[in-house]
Formats: sequence, structure tokens, C-alpha cells
Amino acid sequence: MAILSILRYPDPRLHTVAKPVAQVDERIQTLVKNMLETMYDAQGIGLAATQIDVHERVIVIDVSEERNEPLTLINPEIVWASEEKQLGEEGCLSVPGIYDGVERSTAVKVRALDENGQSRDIEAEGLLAICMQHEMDHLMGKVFVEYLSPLKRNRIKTKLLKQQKQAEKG
Ligand code: GNR
Ligand code: NI
Repeated sequence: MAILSILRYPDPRLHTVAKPVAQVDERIQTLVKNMLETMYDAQGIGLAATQIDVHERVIVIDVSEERNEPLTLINPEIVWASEEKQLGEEGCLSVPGIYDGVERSTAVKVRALDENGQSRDIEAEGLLAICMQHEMDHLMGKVFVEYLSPLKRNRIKTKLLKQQKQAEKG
């Protein structure tokens, strides 16, 4: 297994639109294992393949307290989303240290393949619903800061670029 490096905003590769997985084979199963290891290591509740510069429709999620309920979503599609929205505080492993409110559907129904290529429907609400929408945005090349005002987004961009330059200097 391997811990993969996570792209950081404003890396333009985060805006790549992911392609559907044609076949859930050993290559995809290895990718899923490495994504889970990377997500747990980074203490995130989800990770989209886009964030590790792999542009295929693969997501891993674990919103459990004990970090022992991994979920794998391959080629996920939202088949239903509630009209009711809720404002939730979001963060992102690709936007470290930044948290802000985003409005999302309160509940969603998602159809996806699991790590064995089996199709399943998942009904989600609360944090899981928020996380699924956040991760599916990544697969479309969208980062949560794009829901914020241009002013906030530019401040975040400047702050992260400065941090990255400082880190390069060591
Ligand atoms: O770890 C994460 N926490 C989180 C909190 C609120 C809303 C969404 C998230 S997802 C994030 C991990 C991540 O960046 N996934 O893409
Ligand atoms: Ni994210």
C-alpha cells in the first residue's frame, strides 16, 4: 500500500473532469486501497481520485467515529437530491486550514459501483450527504471554495500560494 500526495489548491489539475471507470479490475482495487490509506493518514472523511491527480470517477469515504466504515464509490451518480438545503461548515484536504459554510442538499440518493463492481444505491443525510456532494464536485473539477465569494476565494488563493512558497524554501 502507499500514501499518495494530495494536490493543493490552486493547483489547476484540481479542475480536471474525471472519466468513468470502464472496468473495476485489480488496478482500480489497488487505487482504492491506496486512496483509503491516504485518506486515513490525512485524517479526512473523504477523498476523490482527482485530489491525488488520478482523473477517474473514484471516491472513498469514511464518516464513522471509529474510522472503520470505509465506503467506495465508483462512477457515482446522484439519482435524487432533496430540495431542502442546509448550510454546513466544510473543509478540504486540498485546501488545508480553510473552513467555510457551503449550502448543500440535506439528503441525497447516490448510485455507484462498489470495489467489487457491484451496483448499489446509498441513501444519505447529514455529514455523509454533505461529503458525497463535496467528493462528487471534485470529480467534476470543482473545489468547495468556488461556492464562496470571489473576494474570499482570492484571499484563500493568495494565502495558500504564500504558504506553498514558504514550504518550498524550507
Ligand atoms: O476531511 C474532510 N472533511 C470535510 C468536512 C466537511 C465537509 C466536507 C469534508 S471532505 C474533507 C476531505 C476532502 O477534502 N475530501 O475531498
Ligand atoms: Ni475535498
